[in-house]
Amino acid sequence: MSVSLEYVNELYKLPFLQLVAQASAVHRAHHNYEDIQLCTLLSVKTGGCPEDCAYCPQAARYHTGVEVQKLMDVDAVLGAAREAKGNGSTRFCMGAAWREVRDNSDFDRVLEMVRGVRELGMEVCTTLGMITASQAKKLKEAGLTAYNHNLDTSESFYGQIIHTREYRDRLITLDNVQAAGISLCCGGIVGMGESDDDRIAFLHTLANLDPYPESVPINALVPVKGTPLAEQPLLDPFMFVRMIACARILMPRARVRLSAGRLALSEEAQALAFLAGANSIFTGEKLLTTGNPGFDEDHNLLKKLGVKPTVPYSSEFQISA
Ligand code: SAM
Ligand code: DTB
Ligand code: SF4
Repeated sequence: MSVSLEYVNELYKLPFLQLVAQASAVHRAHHNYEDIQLCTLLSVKTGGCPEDCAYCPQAARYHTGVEVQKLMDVDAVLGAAREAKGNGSTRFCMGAAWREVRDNSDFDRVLEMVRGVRELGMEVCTTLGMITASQAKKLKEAGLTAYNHNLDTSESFYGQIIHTREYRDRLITLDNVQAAGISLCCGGIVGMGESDDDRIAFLHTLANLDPYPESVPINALVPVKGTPLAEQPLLDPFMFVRMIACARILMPRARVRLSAGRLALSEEAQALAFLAGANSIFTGEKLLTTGNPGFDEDHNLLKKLGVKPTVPYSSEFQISA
């Protein structure tokens, strides 16, 4: 079922409390407030990326102080996954600073990592840049639960943020992921200087993916020194919550993830985001290369909110087209 641009526009422009109340009602109808999934990210291949994404500390062309590292060993990755599981994470996401996947021994090693994490009984997600249909098939065969590939923003704003690939390249990878039967994790970044119309167009594109993504990470830009967006003002938390509320209403069954940018959010703003439909966070002191609240802080917050983290696999569901 397609969602019109007019509808997204109306939703986005609702008075804040009305929007949050509506999102909360949709959230209650499809989920339980107590069900917040904890996920852990690991950068398995850091830095040195040939792309020019203006927000990214891992692009080789910016001087951000991120140390370039080769692809990690499988054992070290599985050790980190075990630790994440011990800390309550039910999903382990591995990121690589690649433009695209090549069919080489590094990819074979990533497939081994996927098999290993899956054997631990965790959901396993990777974000490796663009992938072909046959690479998606191999990831699926290795047991991959989900593939993360963000649209990041609207098609028209994309050209101001990234020049080394096009929006349609992203859409092709999304197609390859869905065709292989892997569930899609696709979201974006707010606070890069985009307009309201860009945010509306971004939500519209996302909600019209067929089927819409099972997982929708909403990131607030983490401004990193050395990147072109380093001086971007911090996003207003109300806008962060507004985007989460719109995502929840437009994609009622998706897991909406309150992703990058939590260090700059108060506990109260995070609570509002959960009320507006966010039902997952990344835990641990590091995202890929930037900071994130520590386990103790998150544990305390969830306790205050009366939330028990999700059990493994409760988020695996099929969205009908
Ligand atoms: N290289 C792969 C790609 O770009 O698809 C995967 C890794 S990339 C770091 C994954 C996502 O992290 C990006 O699509 C972007 O949404 C997010 N990201 C990167 N830097 C960020 C920042 N400074 N603030 C917020 N989100 C960021
Ligand atoms: C996503 O949308 N957010 C996560 C995950 N997908 C891979 C990554 C956020 C990265 C933030 C910048 C960093 O730590 O390097
Ligand atoms: Fe490379 Fe991904 Fe960073 Fe873009 S977002 S520079 S593709 S690691």
